[in-house]
Amino acid sequence: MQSLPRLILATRNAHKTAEIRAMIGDRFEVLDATAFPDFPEIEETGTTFLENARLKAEGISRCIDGWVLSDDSGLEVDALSGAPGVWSSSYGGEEGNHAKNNARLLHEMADQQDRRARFRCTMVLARGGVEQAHFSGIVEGKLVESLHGTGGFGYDPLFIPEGYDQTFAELGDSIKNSLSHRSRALDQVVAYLL
Ligand code: ITT
Repeated sequence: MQSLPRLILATRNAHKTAEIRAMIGDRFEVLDATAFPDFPEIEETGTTFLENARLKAEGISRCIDGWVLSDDSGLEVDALSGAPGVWSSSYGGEEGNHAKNNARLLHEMADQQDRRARFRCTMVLARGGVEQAHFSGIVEGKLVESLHGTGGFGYDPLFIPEGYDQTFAELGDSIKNSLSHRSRALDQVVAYLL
């Protein structure tokens, strides 16, 4: 039997890896940075999703042969002029603390009538330290006023995608993965690679 082509994800976010793995199915063998303890920690010093995605994909692809894929993503809220945006993972003051991030978002949105928001995902494919292509996916939606649901991660309990009346955290993985920002970017990645 022929072995699957390998795709290395430039992430240590287990939720991203699980979603990407589920969406990719048996088309690629998907590994992430947690499988390679020697990979460096890449500092996200960019001010756009693309800059950060590029830093991650190019940085990790200098350490290993083959295709490396990064995902830089976040939530943009219209009433907050696009915040938390690129700083989504540390919005509550502590990197990767989803409870604090959600608490801050609820606080900032307390008196806001305009609840429109979107998730954005930018992915970069790199080899040998050089970007080969980048892709972007968006899902529009609105924010609710309290946490709903236990699925997904991050801001999922606060975000209702357009066309639905439940949050991503209530809708569950298969619906989220059929329409998320991440799935829309990943579809383009897969089309490019295949
Ligand atoms: P890596 O850099 O290692 O990939 P990270 O979690 O730091 O992992 P980002 O810098 O791209 O990744 O920040 C993404 C943040 O955006 C994440 O922590 C969540 O707060 C939010 N986010 C992104 N996609 C999301 C999703 O599908 N559902 C909920 N929140 C999401």
